[in-house]
Amino acid sequence: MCYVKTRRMFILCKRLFPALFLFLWFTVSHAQGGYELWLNYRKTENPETLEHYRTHLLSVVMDENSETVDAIREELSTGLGLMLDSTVSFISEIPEKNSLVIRKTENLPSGLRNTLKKDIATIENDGFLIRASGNTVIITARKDVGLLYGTFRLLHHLQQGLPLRNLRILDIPKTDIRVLNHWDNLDRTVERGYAGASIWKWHRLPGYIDPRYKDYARANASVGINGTVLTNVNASALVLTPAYIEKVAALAEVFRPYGIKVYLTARFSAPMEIGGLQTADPLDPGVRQWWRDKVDEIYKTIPDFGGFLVKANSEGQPGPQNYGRSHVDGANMMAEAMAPHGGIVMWRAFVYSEHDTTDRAKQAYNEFVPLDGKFMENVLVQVKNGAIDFQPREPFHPMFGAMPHTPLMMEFQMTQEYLGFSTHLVFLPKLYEEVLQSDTYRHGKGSLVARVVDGTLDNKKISGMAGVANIGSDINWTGHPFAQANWYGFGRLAWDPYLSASQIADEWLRLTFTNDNNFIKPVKNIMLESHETVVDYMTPLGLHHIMDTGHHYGPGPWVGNLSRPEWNPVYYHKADTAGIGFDRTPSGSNATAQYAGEVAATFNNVKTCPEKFLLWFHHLPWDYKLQSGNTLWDGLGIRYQEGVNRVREAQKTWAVMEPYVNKQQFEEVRMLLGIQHEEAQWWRDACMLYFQTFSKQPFPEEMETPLHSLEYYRSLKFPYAPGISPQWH
Ligand code: BDP
Repeated sequence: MCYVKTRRMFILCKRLFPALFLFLWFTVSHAQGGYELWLNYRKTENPETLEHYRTHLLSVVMDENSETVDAIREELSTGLGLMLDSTVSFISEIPEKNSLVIRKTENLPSGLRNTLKKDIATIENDGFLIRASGNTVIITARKDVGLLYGTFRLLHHLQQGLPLRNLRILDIPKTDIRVLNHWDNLDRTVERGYAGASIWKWHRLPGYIDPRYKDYARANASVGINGTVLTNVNASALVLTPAYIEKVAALAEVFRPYGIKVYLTARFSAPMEIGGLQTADPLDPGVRQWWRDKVDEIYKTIPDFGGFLVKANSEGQPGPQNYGRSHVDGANMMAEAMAPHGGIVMWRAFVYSEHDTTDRAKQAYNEFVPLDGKFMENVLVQVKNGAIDFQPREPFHPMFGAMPHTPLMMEFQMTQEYLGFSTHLVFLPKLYEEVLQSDTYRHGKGSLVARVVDGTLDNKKISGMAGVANIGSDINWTGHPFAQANWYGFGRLAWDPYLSASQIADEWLRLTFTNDNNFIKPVKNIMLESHETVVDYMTPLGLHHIMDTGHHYGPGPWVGNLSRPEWNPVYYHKADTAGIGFDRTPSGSNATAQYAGEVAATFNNVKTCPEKFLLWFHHLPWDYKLQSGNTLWDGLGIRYQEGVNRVREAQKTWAVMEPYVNKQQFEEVRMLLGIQHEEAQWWRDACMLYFQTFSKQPFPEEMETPLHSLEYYRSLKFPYAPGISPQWH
């Protein structure tokens, strides 16, 4: 009998074991693999802090009713539950003892409202106040979504082990539209995506709601992102058909409690492709009616739909110019359809033409600046951070200083199209910060790009920031564990464009890994140096667009055979026996004239032009003397070498970080840094060998001898490099 029982147990265990094993593996690998992002809620390490938090926060007063409030309750149960290793109780009356009170300003008891009067008066829009007062910690806001943002901020505060005493955080987002741009195609490929397939499972929608959608919304809301453009700017009109609108509505429903609106990319020729019209001319009454009907149809299904993002007359996409009309005609047609519903149009300024022989860097400005003031009020013109295209480093786009009557949205790229894909560790908030802190001199000194973006410089009614997402179906969402910091950092900067990259790195590290300073200090240093590092080993001293063709993976400075001249790296570096660089001063393309006088003067003068932009604006002889005293040729080689050296230092630093992170992430970063090192050398060798064919000089002694010949580097082909969506084949 006993034997039979034991045997049965044995058989049962044997049967269950694989399932149990799989379950455990899945849970552990998700946790270890970084799926939780910066929301992985670790138990508070310091026992005193833990006690302090437990005393104040385990009774939560929440008595409001909405989907957003439910989301807050859920987040607190998980977040506080895990960090305080206790169960949270939710109550509706403010007790005598310590408690956390979460209520909209209008619902606070009069006593509290009075105490917080001054602060409350300044809370606007989606902003919030967190205040410790007497025996309560209060989160208050005008709107539910403000309460949600406040809740996430408090959870972040706790995860960093910071004190509650005298706590006062009053934070109001500085921009209105804080939006991700997914370059995701309906077939689930992601243009310039390096973290797996698109997370939108179109085929299964609307019936199947992947749990990721909610986690995606949580992550975004936790940093204040309030919108998502689901589809690629190289758009398919199909997403505007009824079947897809239903799918989009299902996503919108998941995102709604988290304050996230959905937006779509609108293909300009949609009236012809899915509407059966003969034309897409924006001045044609039939076309205008088609867009009005289409927008009405969308709002019927998705009442809080955000609006359209449009790429028109750019890189072969259809647009108003196909009919001899302007960008204003196109944008206003859509904006008119959106206006009754409160929707917006984000019209991209990323335009350049192979028929235009002027410097590509000048074309968007030439096209758009004359249109300033002519767009409808619900149109924002979305401008990339630089005038070429998301290069490792670019001077700020001159349009930011030149359109006082049009809301200009910043477009940053999180996905690392030109920065080593998701293989290289590059902390992009450094790049974003450099751009946002640039001075346009539009109204004299202090006219920062950040002030253009938040609308304060010229009192714009609406403002926003867009980030091209680096998100995919990889377990850790972004491919490189550290690329999560770019998503986090983009959100933080969209909320507040004045934040420092250093603060963002600090927060992200603490939320994601640990508060141990033995980890934070050195790893933060790797992050803060990483942008300069990649610039040095890819495009030092203002070089740009010298990546290999099409996929943009690895160096290809020799490429000169593409049909469109401005797609060729040789167009950008202009190396010859006399020297290297693109002359954009008055003696060259005169692109500098698009900047305010002070800025133009700085860039024009080779002595005042920051060396980081030297070859962006000047064509200089190989023996030009740099500030260091080195010749340009030697200086170039030294920079390339320094980039490689800094990757080596990062490898060394990371090698002793094993005690602070989980095994899987430690290994992932270690291996990726290994590849980054190899590729940094590849960049150095390929570029320097190629440029040597012009300079005809030996390499500087600081530079290591190239590992292979130029022929070898030129022969490398990567037909399956990721990120090229079908329309480019
Ligand atoms: C370029 C990308 C291309 C995009 C384009 C854009 O190579 O895939 O479609 O930008 O922003 O950087 O429209």
